[in-house]
Amino acid sequence: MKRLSLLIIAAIVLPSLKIEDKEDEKTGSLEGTVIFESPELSKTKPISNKDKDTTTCGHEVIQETLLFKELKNDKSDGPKKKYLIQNVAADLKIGTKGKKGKDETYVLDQLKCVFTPHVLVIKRNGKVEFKNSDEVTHNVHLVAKKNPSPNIITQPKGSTSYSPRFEEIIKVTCDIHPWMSAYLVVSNNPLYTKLTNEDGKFEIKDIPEGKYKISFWHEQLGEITKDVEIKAGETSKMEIVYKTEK
Ligand SMILES: [Cu+2]
Repeated sequence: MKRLSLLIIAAIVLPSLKIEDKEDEKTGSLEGTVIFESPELSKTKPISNKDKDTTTCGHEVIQETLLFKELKNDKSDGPKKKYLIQNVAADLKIGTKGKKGKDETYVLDQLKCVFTPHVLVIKRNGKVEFKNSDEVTHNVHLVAKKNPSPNIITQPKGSTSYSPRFEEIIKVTCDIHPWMSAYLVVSNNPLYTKLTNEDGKFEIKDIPEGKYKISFWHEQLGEITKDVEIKAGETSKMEIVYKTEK
């Protein structure tokens, strides 16, 4: 009888172990660098605001539409230089595969008359809170194609929220302060949609092995789509190069 009960326990335990093995998918990672080959770039001059509310908005605003860093130790000759580009959205087309991640509320702040951050990745059907941290009135004007495009006043220290259903990139402006702009990258799975950092680099982890499409988007440089293969236990590396026509 004792032996029989042991056998029953084994029979119950073993299948559950097998299921765990199946869930533990073989995954790899992806690292990439985004480069812009261009004749010499000069940093955009900050905008000096002549707003009537000088306390909150009357300071210089750095333009974040093209944030770059020159690539040092570049051996190639020629008139073009290589720049590392920040705020490029790398979107791995993971579909229904991969980790799901937790639901969270994303915040796009209006702080000292600047949208912060300039580019924000949010989850499709997730909630983004548009927050106004200033003492002045702003508005949030969305320019979407698939999702609604509300134009909402955000009162001083107030907030409002938005929940886009479809994947797309949405421009956000404030009609009261024309220099204010931001972008919402609405992603199916933000665990697999990453922005490049100030060194032009991004990293995506826990990717089930396989072949994928990956798209890169930058507000000024446009969109590039590439193929990438992920192998279990390995880190695939890629370099994405935007070029000027000249
Ligand atoms: Cu504003």
